[in-house]
Amino acid sequence: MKPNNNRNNNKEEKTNPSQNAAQPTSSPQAQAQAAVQWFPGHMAKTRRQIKENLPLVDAVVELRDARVPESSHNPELNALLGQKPQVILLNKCDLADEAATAHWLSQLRGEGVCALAVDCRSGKGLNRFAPTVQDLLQELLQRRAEKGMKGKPIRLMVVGIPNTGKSSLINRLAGNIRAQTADKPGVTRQNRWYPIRSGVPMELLDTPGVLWPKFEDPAVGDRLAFLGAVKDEIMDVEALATRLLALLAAGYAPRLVERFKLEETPEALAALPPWQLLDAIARKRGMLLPGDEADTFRAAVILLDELRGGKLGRITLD
Ligand SMILES: Nc1nc2c(ncn2[C@@H]2O[C@H](COP(=O)(O)OP(=O)(O)OP(=O)(O)O)[C@@H](O)[C@H]2O)c(=O)[nH]1
Ligand SMILES: [Mg+2]
Repeated sequence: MKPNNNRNNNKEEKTNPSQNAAQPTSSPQAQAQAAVQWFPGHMAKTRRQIKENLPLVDAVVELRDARVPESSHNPELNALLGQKPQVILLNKCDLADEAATAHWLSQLRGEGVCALAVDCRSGKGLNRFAPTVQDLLQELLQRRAEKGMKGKPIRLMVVGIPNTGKSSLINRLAGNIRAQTADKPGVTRQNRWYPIRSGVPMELLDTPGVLWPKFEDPAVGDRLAFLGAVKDEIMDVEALATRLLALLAAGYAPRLVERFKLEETPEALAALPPWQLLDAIARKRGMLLPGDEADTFRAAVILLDELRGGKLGRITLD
């Protein structure tokens, strides 16, 4: 996330249009009011295209963010995908708490779901991908072999919410073909097929990230926004950062103290109003505006950037 001067001016709809612009964004009132929501027209279109493409594929690969394995699951997918075989990849496992990832994997597998933890940036865990898909599609592959269609590529549709690493997975598997990737949501704008020629022959369909029209639980919207699945440009970044600080002060206080060299003890952080904590972080990093005012906007941008980049250590929020 780039620091810029885009302090709440943007072209797309804001998350909370009713918010009084004159009110300090990081005030407790603003925090209580704010709610994340982002479902632009291209997501509705992708949702339709997923349905249309479903008959063309043998299975669906759902990418989730290992730091939020539950919140990053689009609840609409179940109905959309019907009985199509599915593999769930908990991606970015390099950034998630290892014990939590192990817990989530065993929970998913306990529910009969085919799931793997992977890191599509380094490729860690992906050696299990093709064998897992082959296991999942054993009967289909057997039938194809009997009909003399052994070499027919396995067709997979890669789906998931924005920024979970769908295009990175394809690049890792496809080698030299490059799907565009970046650490911001909404990078892939259209469906595109990528052939995988090495190892098990596969064809992967990259799709744009899709959210759903309403987060029933505002905490889900927050977690997705903290990790960059929602456009920062449509949000009040300071209010978002204060809600993140409330969560981190409760669960990861020593990391905050260490990272931002705070004076408070980890125990004291939980009692501190989050906007005061954001102010302290700004001051500790020398982010000051004229009149000795803390630049809490810049501090919010930095905090979110550092969380997303793993600078606060491995964190799981679900
Ligand atoms: N640390 C880490 N970063 C990853 C991993 N996988 C992907 N990324 C990064 O996450 C960001 C998003 O990756 P993309 O592949 O563009 O994600 P996407 O799901 O295709 O995103 P949209 O097309 O916007 O929906 C990029 O900066 C990737 O380098 C991973 O396993 N670990
Ligand atoms: Mg993409």
